[in-house]
Formats: sequence, structure tokens, C-alpha cells
Amino acid sequence: MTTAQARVLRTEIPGPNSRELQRRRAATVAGGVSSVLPVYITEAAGGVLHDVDGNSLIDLGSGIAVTNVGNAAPEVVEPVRRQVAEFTHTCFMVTPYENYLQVCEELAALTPGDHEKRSALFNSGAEAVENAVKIARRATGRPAIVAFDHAYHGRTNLTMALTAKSVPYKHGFGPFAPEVYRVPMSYPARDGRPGEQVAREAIERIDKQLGADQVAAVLIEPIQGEGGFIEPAPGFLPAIAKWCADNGVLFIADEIQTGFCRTGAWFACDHENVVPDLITTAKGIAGGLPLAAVTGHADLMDAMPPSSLGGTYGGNPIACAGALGAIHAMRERDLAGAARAIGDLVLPRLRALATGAILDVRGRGAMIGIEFVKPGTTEPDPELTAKIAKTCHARGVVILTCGTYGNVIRLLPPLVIDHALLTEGLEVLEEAIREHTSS
Ligand code: PLZ
Repeated sequence: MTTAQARVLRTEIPGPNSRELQRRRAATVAGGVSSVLPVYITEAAGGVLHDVDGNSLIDLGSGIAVTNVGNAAPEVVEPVRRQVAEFTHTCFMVTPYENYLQVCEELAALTPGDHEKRSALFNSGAEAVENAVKIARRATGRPAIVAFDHAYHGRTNLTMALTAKSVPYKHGFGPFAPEVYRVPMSYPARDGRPGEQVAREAIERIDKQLGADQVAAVLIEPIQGEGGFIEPAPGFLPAIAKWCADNGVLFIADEIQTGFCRTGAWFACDHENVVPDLITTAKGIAGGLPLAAVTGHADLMDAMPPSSLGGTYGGNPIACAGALGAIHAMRERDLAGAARAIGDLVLPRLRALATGAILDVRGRGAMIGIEFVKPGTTEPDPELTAKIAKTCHARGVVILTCGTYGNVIRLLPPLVIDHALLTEGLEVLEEAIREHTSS
């Protein structure tokens, strides 16, 4: 394993071998599946990705907030290796095994709130969200689910309905699942309003257009991910959570992107002491192995009839071994602290970039966004954003964009990233921003 934590550029990016693979791909992989940066990876470790042309790229995306513990983290690799040699699969619904229980024990201990909890394990974030909605509807006997502007919850039929953005996620893929209602989200950089005020507007919308007694759950990302790294103004989440509690509506926190130390706490809800009734997790939970969970109040979760939840692979033992290793690494290496240190390093530097093309630099811990606009306006500038990202890619830094308007660059480095490497990646980004904004 090449573990050198350095950026090495031996060819242009993508190099000839990647371009050749990309040609092969076109003849066999479905056209609807895209890659941000078609550089084909052979190995990865910590915060570096090695490609088929001998280049090493700096990873500021963590495979979309997954490899929080670093790529191929030894704490994940070793237990996974052991598990895969012992047994690969039995199906927990057929003959169970202990590490599924251990993951649920960890989830009970780590997720917000000290109430008694139960968890069910699944394979993907979307599957966890689907199940949280199933559980909420069955537990309350109510049909409606409330979601927010800019929300992202997945690409399956129900989660497409819950996701806000049409292109590329939804357009032409309907009809969508019914009984999903959308309300305004607090977006401080654009609405400039106190959190409580936006929450009141959202609640009034629900009360007037729907009626609280029809609502099974309010589903929210405590900091929105794909929608633009939107951190609601203080007071917004607690006000929504309180209304839910007062009205017998379940508060579901989708912490699939924000969870597992990413924002400088185990979960983003922790920052405002919000305790969700149900929480969905995935991504960072297992250091790169596919695993997701719904965790919630014991009475809600246990109200589901026998055999009403499950799936062939949910809580696969290899993924559970990965999760236990990843959680161990997060705890032992204090990766929540590491995320805060990343925020402390990155945010001031980005905030010092004086350009009228930046509307906002925001973030918590190692979940950081830069929103680009036409200078002097609030008009989103997705073209500029794409150009900056492309320049970073060409120089060997993997950077992702997001946002309803496609105008946010987001940084999601592995939490174990070497600070010298992170700084080098940042310098590339800063230079790209300067080049494309100085006219
Ligand atoms: N909820 C908050 O961020 C996944 C998706 C990228 P899956 N986000 C990355 C893409 O374009 O498909 C996500 C999320 C939140 C749910 C999901 C869905 O998780 O594991 O991708 O199904």
C-alpha cells in the first residue's frame, strides 16, 4: 500500500489510462451514472487517492462524506478482513450474529438523547429514510411527511419525492410518492431572518395547508448537504422540534451526511441539543462499507410488527465489522475534535478571500461550503463554481459542488487528513478562486 500523503501529478488529469477506461465505460456503464472526476482509482489511504496513471490526488470529498476515518483506515480494514474470512453473510433475518447487535449498541450510546433506543440496519441512506418514514406512518397512524426546501434524501421513489431539486434527481422520473409536503427552510445567507421566524412560517404552512393531526413526521437534515451546505439560523431546529413534540408529530433527523463527527460533534443535532425521535445515519458510519441505520425511541421502533422491517443485506456482517472499526477510530482518535480543528484551519482562510463573487463562507467542523454569486448580487453563479471545481480537479484536488443552484463548493475532507496536505489542497482552491474571479 502506497501511503505517502502527498499530491503527485505525473500526467494531465485525467491521464491517458483513465481516459482509456472512460472510453470503455461509455460502451458498458449506463449513461445516467456520472462521475464528478473520471480519474480511475487503484488505491487510497488517509486523504490521498492514487490513480491508474500514477497520480496522487488530494481528497477533499471523502467519497461524499463517507471516509471520515480516512480511506482504508487500518481500524476498518483489519476487522473487515477478519470478518470476511470468518463468514460473509447469513442474513440477519435468517440466522443472526453479534456484530449487528454491537452496532445497534453503539448507535444507542452515540445518537442524541439518553432515552431507550432501538435500531434497524439497512444498506443505503435512501433505504434508511424510506424505513424511517414507514416507521413514522405506522407508529402515528398518520399519512403526511413534511420536508424542506433544498432537502436531499435520496433517489428511490419515496426519497425522490422528499428531495427538493428536480434536475438531475427527479425530472421525468415521476409520478412520485404521495403525501409529501414541502415547507420553507431557514437559509441565513439568503433570507437573513431569525430561525424562529422562519420556523413559524413553516409551521403556519403546515397548520393551514395540512393540519398537524395529519402529519406523521417532519424530516430534516440539521445541516443540509446536497442542497447547499445550508446551516439553519439558531433557533430554527429547536422551534420545529418543539412544535413536533407538542403535536404528536415525529421529528426525524436525517444525519446521513452530517453524522459521525463530520460537524465537530457526533451528530449535528448535538449542537443545538435537539433530540430527534428517529435519526437516519449512513455514509460515515462504516468507513466506506455500505451500511445505514434508523435509530429511535424504543417504544416507536418496537411498535412495528414482527418481520415488518428488514432486507437481505441490511446489517451485513462485513459492513458491521467496518462500522465497529470506524466508530472505534472516531472515538479513540477524537475525530469530532479533528473536525473542529479542520474548521478552525479552513474557515478563517476562506473568509479572508476578498471577492464579491462569494456570498457566504459557512460550515461547522469539516463540513464547509462556499457560495458563489454574480459579484454584488445574490444571483447564483453555477458556471463560476463549476470552473473553479474543474481547475482544482485538473491540479489534483478532488473537490465537490452542491446546492439547489449548483453554486456551492463544499469541502468534506477525511477527518484524519494531514494538515499540510489539507493546506496544500486549500492553496490550490484559493488560487483557482483568485484566477477565476479576478477579471
Ligand atoms: N440523506 C442527507 O446526503 C446522500 C448523494 C449523492 P444514499 N447524499 C449523497 C447523489 O448524487 O446520489 C444522502 C444524504 C442525505 C440521504 C442520502 C441518500 O443516501 O446512501 O446515497 O442512498
